[in-house]
Amino acid sequence: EEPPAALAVPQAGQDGLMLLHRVGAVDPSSLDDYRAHGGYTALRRAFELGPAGVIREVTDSGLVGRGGAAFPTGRKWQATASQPDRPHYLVCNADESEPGTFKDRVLMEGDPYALVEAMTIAGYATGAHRGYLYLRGEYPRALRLLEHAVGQARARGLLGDDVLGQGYAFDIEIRRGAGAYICGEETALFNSIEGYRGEPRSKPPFPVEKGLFGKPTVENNVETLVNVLPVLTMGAPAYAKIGTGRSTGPKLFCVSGSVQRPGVYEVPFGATLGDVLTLAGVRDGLRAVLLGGAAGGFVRADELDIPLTFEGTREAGTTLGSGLVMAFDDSVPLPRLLLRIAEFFRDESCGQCVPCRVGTVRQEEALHRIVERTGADAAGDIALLREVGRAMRDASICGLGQTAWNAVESAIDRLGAYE
Ligand code: L3W
Ligand code: SF4
Repeated sequence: EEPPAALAVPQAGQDGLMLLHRVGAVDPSSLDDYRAHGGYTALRRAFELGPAGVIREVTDSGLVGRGGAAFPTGRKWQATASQPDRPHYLVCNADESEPGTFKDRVLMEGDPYALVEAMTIAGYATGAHRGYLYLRGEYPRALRLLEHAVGQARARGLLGDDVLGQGYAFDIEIRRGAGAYICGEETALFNSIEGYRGEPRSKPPFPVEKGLFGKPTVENNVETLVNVLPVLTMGAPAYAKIGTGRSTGPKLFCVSGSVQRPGVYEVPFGATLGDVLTLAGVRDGLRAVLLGGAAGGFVRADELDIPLTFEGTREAGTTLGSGLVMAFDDSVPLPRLLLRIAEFFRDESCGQCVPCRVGTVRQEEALHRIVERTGADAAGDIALLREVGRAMRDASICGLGQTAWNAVESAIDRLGAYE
């Protein structure tokens, strides 16, 4: 049974939004309404510019990936477009599984045609004729709306053999995940689509060279793709003026926990953590904020002036990740929360490489001993956590193992979690 809509978009209807402006304002099941709200002007502009022109605009806009790693989108598109091997594929990573992250869900449920249009543009620019949309299995409403949107776009000549009569063929296939966090890792996702176990591949080769079915593939997060629409409609120079020099454009933040109005917020890059928490109505007794995801890090309540940019969070010794802002007040028992995060990583490790398979178990055991006070020596367990954490960070194959110790480390070093 489909759960009720959970579109927590407190800014719905506000002027000036670039990503959320249609969410809550447009009928997500109506192609005509999407067009009445500016839909498909970006694709028309893409056809005027041609594939190389689109890539130039995306490059000049400074757009970087919103899935957590901030890789320049234009560089990724150019690298795929220039591969002689054929066919090229486009993959949209909609397996949004980072705990506390729900921005892509809001975009897909509130404005599904925007993603269909953006995927068509990405396919056109990179020479792909087939796009896969890999959707988190627990998003049935998004599935229904996207299936409907793809069907309508196909029926109206916006997908298919001759998109908008421009002689370009492109279609989208939706695939559902089955609940594994690791399938959001880009190469595990390829394996999942291909019918294999969802295990990450070693990189390089990068997907731009050998991706889905071993072919050149561009894979982007939902939010990254949706940003391409304003890049094309307003033009790269205007887009690049928003935000900061190295983090351009708008960013979605998923705010939850100890706030009055949890939900997805859109702000230009450069707003501070305090600005975003103020929008969401920060409550008294704030103790700490988890930033970036379970793979991110904790910051203290006195660090709210951190600018929410990729460079600003890096300089502050933390990460922006996928845009998670989870606020905790004094009522939350931090050691138990850390144990819960460690359980999550132990559960979700695919088990392919030793540092992560064994390290996530050792991490959970040590935290368990500390929480239950069954260990002889908490200081010894903290030393063990550091050693295991270093090994996971240095030697794991993929981002899951490399970041599985981030939250625990930051809680020890920044919050004094066990003092
Ligand atoms: C061509 C090169 N392409 C890198 C591409 C690469 C990928 C992108 C980023 O993890 C992080 C992770 C999570 N030529 C290239 C190249 N690329 N060098 O650029 O690559 P990478 O390896 O830096 O990161 P990743 O493995 O994609 C992303 C963290 O994000 N994270 C995850 C959040 C989860 C969600 C969600 O559920 N929606 O976003 C949060 O912090 O831990 O570190 O495409 O191929 N030379
Ligand atoms: Fe699998 Fe963990 Fe290794 Fe990634 S780091 S490949 S999740 S075992």
